[in-house]
Amino acid sequence: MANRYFQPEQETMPLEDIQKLQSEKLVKQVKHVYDNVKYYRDLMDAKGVKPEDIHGIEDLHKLPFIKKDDLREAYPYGLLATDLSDCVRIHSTSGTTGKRVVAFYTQHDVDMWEECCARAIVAAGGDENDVCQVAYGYGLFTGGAGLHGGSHKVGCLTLPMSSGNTDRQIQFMMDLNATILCCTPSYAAYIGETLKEKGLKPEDNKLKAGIFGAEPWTEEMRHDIEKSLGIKAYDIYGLTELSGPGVSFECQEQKGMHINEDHFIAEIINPETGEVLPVGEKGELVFTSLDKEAFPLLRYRTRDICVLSREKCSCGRTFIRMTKPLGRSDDMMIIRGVNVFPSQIETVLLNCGYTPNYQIIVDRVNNTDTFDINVEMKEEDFSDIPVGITNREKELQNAMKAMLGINPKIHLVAPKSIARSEGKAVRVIDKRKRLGINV
Ligand code: DLL
Repeated sequence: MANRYFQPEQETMPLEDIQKLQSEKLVKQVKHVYDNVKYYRDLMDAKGVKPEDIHGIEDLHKLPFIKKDDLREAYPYGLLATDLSDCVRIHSTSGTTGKRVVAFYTQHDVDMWEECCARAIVAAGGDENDVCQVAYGYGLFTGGAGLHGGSHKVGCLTLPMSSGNTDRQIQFMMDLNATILCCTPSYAAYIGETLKEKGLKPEDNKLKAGIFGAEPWTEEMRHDIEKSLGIKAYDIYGLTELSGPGVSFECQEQKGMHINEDHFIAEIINPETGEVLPVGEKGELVFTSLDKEAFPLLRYRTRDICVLSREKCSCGRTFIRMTKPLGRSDDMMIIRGVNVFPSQIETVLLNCGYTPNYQIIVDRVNNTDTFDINVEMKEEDFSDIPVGITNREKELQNAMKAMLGINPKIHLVAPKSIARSEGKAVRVIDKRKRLGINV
């Protein structure tokens, strides 16, 4: 495949030019943030740093970090850097206490984000002749909207399917000759399996590429998906706080994801000490957004652990590459593409009158995540009348669904039946690790 780029000038810019551009944008962005966001002004004042102290990327380390907790504390408008009337969109991610992180976008922010996604689609071989089936969820989640916008920018015929309804998904894929599939890797694997069950072979569909992300997946999974769908499978990374998918994306080399460095500065830090680590070392990924108007973030700690590489890439892109996330430095789990924190589960249990004695068991069966929660009943509530228990399980399941956005299977168990630990309680048993998934 010939090397093609959506924005060649930016994507193949020499390193010195990227760094010069980043420095210029950083100076402006810090001033924008300091002048317009009291929360940042307070953080910077507390650290004794003023916009005049930032002359370029060499001064980045002087700025304070910002964390998910800050975003929750500032909910909903505390980090907004423009007038609300300048914003055209919000997206949101789940939060630990029911407070979600809400990210705002101006039209300029939406355009920049969609261009990042368009770069990913072109890197996967997409152009205006393609039919791009977007099977990420649409709504508050950024997956659907991001790839949808990117697909429009490339000029593909866009199939806005959203996730689920696999039979319809397959019917449109076959009838409308979809050539690019965008969804979570686990959903792609499930679609592959369903095709097989229907007696359809990989060569029966017109797909050539898939753009899969939003959750950890392995090289083995990539091979399986490529085989079952007859495609090349590309990874894409991003997070709501920074716009959504497209912060980084894979090229034909499929060896790490190029970070859109004209819009984001990436750093790797030691998650314990905050010390900045040299390129090539493993640590927590920290991003500074250089162009976002409404919801700019300086030195945002993603909690994703990975390694960066400046090694030259045969695709011609000069942007630094990141490995797949190799784990997290917090306790967030990604289950069926949804971010789940154990503390959310604990909040629901306490609100519903249960004790916080519970265990979360996550696994992946037939390419779909399973999600079970064992919850101890209180002595006074315990009975062995199955009907009563089933009703209470359903009630709790509904409360969990309202908090998390996905349905766990609840199992009420006898008091004191969950093993007590002498040290840190083992709340989560993630069996997906046996599949080599970096949870
Ligand atoms: O997952 C945005 C996205 C949508 C990315 C579609 C790619 C495709 P959040 O829901 O805010 O945003 O979750 C962000 O998901 O910090 C990572 O831990 C994880 N994540 C995202 N992409 C990948 C990936 C979207 N390719 C969190 N591999 C991030 C592994 C990923 N983990």
